[in-house]
Amino acid sequence: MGLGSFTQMLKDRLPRRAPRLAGTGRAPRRRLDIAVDPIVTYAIGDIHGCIDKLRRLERRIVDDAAAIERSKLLVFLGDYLDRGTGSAAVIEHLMAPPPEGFSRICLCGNHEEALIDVLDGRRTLDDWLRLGGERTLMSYGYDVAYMAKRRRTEGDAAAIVEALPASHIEFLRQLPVTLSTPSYLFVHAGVRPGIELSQQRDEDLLWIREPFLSRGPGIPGRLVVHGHTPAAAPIVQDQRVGVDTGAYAGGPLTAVRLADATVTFLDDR
Ligand SMILES: [Mn+2]
Repeated sequence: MGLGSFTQMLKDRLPRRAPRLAGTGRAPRRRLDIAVDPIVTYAIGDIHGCIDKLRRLERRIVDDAAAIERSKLLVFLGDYLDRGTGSAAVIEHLMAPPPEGFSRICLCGNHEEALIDVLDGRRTLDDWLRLGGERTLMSYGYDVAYMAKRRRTEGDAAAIVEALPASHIEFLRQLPVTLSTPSYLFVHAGVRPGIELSQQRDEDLLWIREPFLSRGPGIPGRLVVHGHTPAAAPIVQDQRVGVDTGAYAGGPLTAVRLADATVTFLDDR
């Protein structure tokens, strides 16, 4: 399959906007499904504003895949912003065209969801700031002290809307929560063990740690590839691969390379 038809197939499979989930006031995020495994897929862990590491890792990936001409996929596993200093640049990078010859899918992380929750009145600004949001606002050149004054009169959402470009907010809003291929499930945090994918809740897919980390996914047939919980090195188990290696806390930014049923890793070092 050529890259053009591969990209078109991704587009054809985007469901229309679904109704809001009862009780949460939150629209369910899209779940993408592609019918054929790409020849090679690189899935990148939590970036958290580390733009230099992202650029270095992406160059490594492009070099690594140079001999493959088609059906090359980049999957970003979410948590692009907060904590590190380059969140605005990371979002800008992910909104620009992907490297030549690659398709790219960016999934949602819990930090992206938390920001949208503030905008939609489901979470307080202070809650997001505790997750590292202040660094995100600063990366957009926003004066956090001024914002503190402004939100007293206009509210939490107004303060953020003023700081972030509308195009970036829309980008964060439309991020899908999962990507399934015949062999893999890509998701930010993990799954609730033993529950089939169609019954999984977005909240678990974005936030779960235990019991997923101890018990594994318990969904036979697909390797679950995720980020969210940092470790000193990538985690490889029977049914899951974790690639969050704490880039913002001094660790490398890691990608897993999936091709021909083999699992290997690259990082930005
Ligand atoms: Mn996370």
